[in-house]
Amino acid sequence: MFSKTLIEKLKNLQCTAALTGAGVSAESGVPTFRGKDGIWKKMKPQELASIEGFMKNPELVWEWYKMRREIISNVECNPGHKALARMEDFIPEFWLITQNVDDLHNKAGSRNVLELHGNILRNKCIKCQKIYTETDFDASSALPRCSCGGLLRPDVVWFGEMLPAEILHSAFYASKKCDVFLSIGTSAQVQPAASLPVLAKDSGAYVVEINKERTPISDYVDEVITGQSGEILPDLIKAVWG
Ligand code: BJW
Ligand code: ZN
Repeated sequence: MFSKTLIEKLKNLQCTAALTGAGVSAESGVPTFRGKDGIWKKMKPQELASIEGFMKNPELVWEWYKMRREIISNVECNPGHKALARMEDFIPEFWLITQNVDDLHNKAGSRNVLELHGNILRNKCIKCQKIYTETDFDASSALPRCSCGGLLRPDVVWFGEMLPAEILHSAFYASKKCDVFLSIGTSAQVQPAASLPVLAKDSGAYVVEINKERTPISDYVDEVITGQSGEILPDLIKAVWG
């Protein structure tokens, strides 16, 4: 299932970066965004995942995020998350870059996660930017507010918003530096995350895609492994480190 090149590179080289997307959490029961059962089949991204949508109908957006937090609080990380956490122990320099906001990489024990699109468990004030954790805000309110009076919103990155600058900077650094780049469970459609595997390839990395189906980057990468990340990643660990 894995090429000799991939096994040798992971075993012997210094730096690996992995970019994960919603597919990595799908086997835990967290819905993906695109595809036939994806969230965006039933919901409109511009209404739920943009500041314009939030300002128009904050109650609706909060209702949706509370529903998603409920799903996330009832799921467990899967063998794919756990395998990625173990890779950090085997590889001298391992960067885990995720588009996921569900906190499952942290739950699985990954220590150094670059959360490109924020974290659904945090909130921030739209007026003073103060950050609130999962528990230190009034979750019973339909429209939670900051002590300054500003509306709270989930601390995630919506369409049209900049990604957190330092985290994005680190993700670009890792993608340029790594010897192996793994793109896992992402449809590779949302920018700037989708440009990271391309940057890695252009900088000389061996780029591998792990996905249930082909994506816009499949023809560009060095190796495509088709299947479920929760099965493939533990098998990869076994194949490389026994
Ligand atoms: C499995 C599996 C299993 C299933 N095993 N695989 C350049 C060109 C065109 C547009 C733009 C551009 N630059 C910027 C844009 C605009 C926009 C964008 O990219 N639009 C495109 C969609 C057209 N980007 C932005 O607005 C970004 N901001 C930005 O660039 O700021 C600068 C700027 C501002 C203004 C103008 C221009 C520049 C911000 C993007 C924020 C994305 N936010 C979301 C919501 C986060 C909050 C939340 O969750 O509530 O992030 S949208 C959603 O998509 C979420 C995800 O992180 C993201 C990526 O999705 P992902 O992870 O790839 O999931 P899916 O569902 O798409 O795919 C799942 C995959 O898994 C599939 O391939 C399955 O096959 C696979 N799979 N089970 C393995 N078991
Ligand atoms: Zn405030």
